[in-house]
Amino acid sequence: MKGLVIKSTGSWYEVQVEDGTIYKARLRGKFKLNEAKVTNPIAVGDQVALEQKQAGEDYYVITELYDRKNYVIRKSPKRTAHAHIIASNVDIVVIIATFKQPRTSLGFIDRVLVTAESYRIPCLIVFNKSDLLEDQDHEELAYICYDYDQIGYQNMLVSALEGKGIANLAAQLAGKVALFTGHSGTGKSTLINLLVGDADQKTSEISSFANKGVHTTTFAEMFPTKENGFIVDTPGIKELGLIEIEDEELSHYFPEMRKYLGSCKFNNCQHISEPGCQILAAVESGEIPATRFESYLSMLTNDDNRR
Ligand SMILES: Nc1nc2c(ncn2[C@@H]2O[C@H](COP(=O)(O)OP(=O)(O)O)[C@@H](O)[C@H]2O)c(=O)[nH]1
Ligand SMILES: [Mg+2]
Ligand SMILES: [Zn+2]
Repeated sequence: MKGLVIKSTGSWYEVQVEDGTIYKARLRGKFKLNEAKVTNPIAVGDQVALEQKQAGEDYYVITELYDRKNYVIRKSPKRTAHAHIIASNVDIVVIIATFKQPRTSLGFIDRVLVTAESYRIPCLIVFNKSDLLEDQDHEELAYICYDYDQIGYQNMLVSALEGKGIANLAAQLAGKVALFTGHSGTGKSTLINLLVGDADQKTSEISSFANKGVHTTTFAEMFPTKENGFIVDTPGIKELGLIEIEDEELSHYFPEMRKYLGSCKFNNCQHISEPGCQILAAVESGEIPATRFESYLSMLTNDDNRR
């Protein structure tokens, strides 16, 4: 049987097979790791092969991991050699941001955008809590959204509280595996509750083993949406891990900078303050948003943002 891993506690997995049934499963003892440098061999989003172990056993066995199209790791609090996979086979990264209560910094948004670029996964910026915005906030946010539009980053304004924009968001995520990320308090859980089909039904089936004293919060969970997609929530995960990017390469992950690359006076230009830098010229003329350039500089100089 082939199935999709929708939940993991580290030792137990929930696997949804094609007819929609969810089975609890474990790994075979001698399961071979594809990636030596990860702490968890199987993550939500993985496609796996299932085999019933023995008559009378109430769990199945994951015997094989199928090739991943991608996987997203968690930003490690320390420099560790081993990465933790949050989810695999992600179709879209969704940044849940807020203009107010709390204010999401553009620096944070841009770091997620660079991270998604490094994984080659499309990104959608969702500004939640539109109900809190006053006229002046709307004006200010419109400028921010205009810049992201120009670069080619999809963005939208919603209110989970008032249900505004939710149908549009649901349509954007139809049939996709969407990884939600954003600071605590921006409304991820509230939005997920609006978008998922029947969370209660899904969780009731597995309650018998979900509470066996394991810390499930560090593991992402996947929720089926009403539109045949899945949403991965990332509770307790502050930031996605960035694939190693050298300073010289960072500008490649800013799409609006790409067309200027190679045209600077010095071919080792890092676009900081060098004479004849075409990226600096584009920032001065307003073709590259100043805030994006600030994020670029901050990622260059703040090594901590790069892990
Ligand atoms: N005003 C307003 N509050 C919201 C909205 N969405 C969520 N909240 C509130 O924001 C708080 C944090 O929401 P939650 O979903 O727990 O955020 P999470 O930490 O990202 O999962 C809760 O008190 C929600 O009721 C919204 O659209 N407007
Ligand atoms: Mg939450
Ligand atoms: Zn330059």
